[in-house]
Amino acid sequence: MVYKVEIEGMMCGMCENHVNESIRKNFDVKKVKADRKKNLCTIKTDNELDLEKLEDVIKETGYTYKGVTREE
Ligand SMILES: [Cu+2]
Repeated sequence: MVYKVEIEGMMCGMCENHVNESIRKNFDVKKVKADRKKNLCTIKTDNELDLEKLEDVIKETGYTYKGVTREE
């Protein structure tokens, strides 16, 4: 499944890497790609993600969590 996480506050490529690394560290994901221009982070995974934890991880990484949508 694919999760699209809306995140505000990413200003540069280092911010994108910071988000990508935090998600990789905290979740078992196949692919993660943050995009500062779209204010989005796309996560591909075989497992359902704990969305409360996801929100906490984004906040603890220093960015603003705006919501998430899940696609199959
Ligand atoms: Cu940055």
